[in-house]
Amino acid sequence: EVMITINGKIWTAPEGSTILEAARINNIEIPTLCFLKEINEIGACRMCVVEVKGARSLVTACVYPISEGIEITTNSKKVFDSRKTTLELILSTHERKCLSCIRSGNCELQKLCKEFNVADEDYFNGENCEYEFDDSAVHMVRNNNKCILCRRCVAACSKWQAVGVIGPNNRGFKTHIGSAYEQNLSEVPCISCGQCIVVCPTGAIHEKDQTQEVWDALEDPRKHVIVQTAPSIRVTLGEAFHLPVGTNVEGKMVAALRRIGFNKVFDTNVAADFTIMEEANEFLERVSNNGPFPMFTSCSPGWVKYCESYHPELIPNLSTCKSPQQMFGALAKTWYAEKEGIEPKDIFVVGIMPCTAKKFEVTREDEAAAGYSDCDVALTTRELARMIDKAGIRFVDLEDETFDNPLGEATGAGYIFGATGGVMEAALRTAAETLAGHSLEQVEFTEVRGMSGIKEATYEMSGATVNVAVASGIGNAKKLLKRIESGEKAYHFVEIMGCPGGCINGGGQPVQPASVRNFVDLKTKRAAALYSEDKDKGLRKSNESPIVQKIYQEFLEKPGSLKAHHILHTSYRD
Ligand code: HC1
Repeated sequence: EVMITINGKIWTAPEGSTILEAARINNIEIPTLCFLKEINEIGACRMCVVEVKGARSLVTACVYPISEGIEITTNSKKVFDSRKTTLELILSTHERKCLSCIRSGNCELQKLCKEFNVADEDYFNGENCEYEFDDSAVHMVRNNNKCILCRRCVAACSKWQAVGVIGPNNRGFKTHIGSAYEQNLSEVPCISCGQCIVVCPTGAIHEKDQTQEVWDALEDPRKHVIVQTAPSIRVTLGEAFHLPVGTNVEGKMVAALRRIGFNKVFDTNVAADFTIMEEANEFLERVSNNGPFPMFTSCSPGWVKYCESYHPELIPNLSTCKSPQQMFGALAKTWYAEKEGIEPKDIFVVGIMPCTAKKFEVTREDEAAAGYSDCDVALTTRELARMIDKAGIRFVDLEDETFDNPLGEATGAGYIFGATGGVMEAALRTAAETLAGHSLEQVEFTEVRGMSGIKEATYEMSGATVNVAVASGIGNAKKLLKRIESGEKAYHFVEIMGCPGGCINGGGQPVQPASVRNFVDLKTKRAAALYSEDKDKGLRKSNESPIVQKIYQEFLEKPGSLKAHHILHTSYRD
């Protein structure tokens, strides 16, 4: 710890901290725009300037280290004037259509302009670059007229995801973020993960809003509109309504969806249980047939797209299981349609997903078990929050309700899908029991839990040694693939999730400003809520689920049957 002075008061802070961190520890907020911990520590925007006694000019708090006896001023006129000028300069090239902006009320630039009394908008009008929207991709829109060139999206794409399909183009006044040679996003191998969106401070990039398609379906008397909710969104949706990070709002979420008017409110977690049945069976088949190993999970569409675009040689290793979202749609339009006597063409399936790549996933080929797309629309958590607001629902005051049946009751295994390592643990629970041929006490495989980017473990299962690995975030996946390709490591089963931390940190989740992101461990708090739900469940293995057993008995026959393959599995293209 070192002694420091901030605004005339003495504090202590850990050695090696930056001024920004030291101030925050002592409950002093310093505004930032470009700073994103670990991936964008570039000190470029100069919003975080502070005075340091003895320094010749203002310093940037996000990168300036503290030292014993340092005297810092964060709230002088000099500091305020500098920050205000920075904001004025940013606004001078910013498209100020704030009233209708998707980020209005949740825009980091807007918040700072309010705090620093940047009021006289007309004063800043001058020459400007006009950029066309890039709405070529199925999942997102880029509007560079609202971009403040903070480069947080570029850092997310290149550092977390190691995909690097965006960067600064041109120079000086004409600098703008885009892809090489000014290609549209649909022309480059973007994996649709949306990690760029959740770190954008303004409305420059956002998901493609598909809420109107859902409102239209709800209005259509011919449509039986079913909604299914991904494992992780129940522990993040509350953030859009200012509840603490990690609050489980499953009951309120179900109540809100019912009030919006869906005919049935079902749970993707039930389909996650089916994924485990099929994936565990596929894994055991590979054990009997000696491979190909490792088998990779296939539920994360960002990862699947990465594999197809960058590592087509690994396609034989990808599990052929559809994702739970798609398995759900497939079962809704086959088994459920038959049971309820509804034509598959009249069933409209909406997924509420923490993920922008799910919008891409619903458009994939070979995902139409009943002859129609398994799912019709995938909305992000953010789009659902907007629908709830538009419908005039006072979310926080809702009484809890429970999912509809028959596709509303999942095991704990389905819940943990939403966190990195969860799919692996869920699969191990069922695979171990299947290999043993009887019920096992062991339910928890804690070695694959937690937020490390790469995890590995070895398990002995009824005489078989099973080496597993888990990676989340494509940057980590890339490292793991290198180890596998070089022969340094040999695994039997590998879980890869496209986003760091898994779906709880997906690109469709509520946007938290950098002032929260940089200091709160969003991933761990959100994941903890899922593991706690799993712990409280009476049934924690997918193979124990009564609805799973019933649908296999009366419809799918058994895991891996021809019929199960037709309905629940898919193929890939390179
Ligand atoms: Fe996921 Fe999945 S866990 S991919 O992270 O396998 O999106 O939450 O819905 O499909 O179940 C996402 C989450 C989600 C699928 C499941």
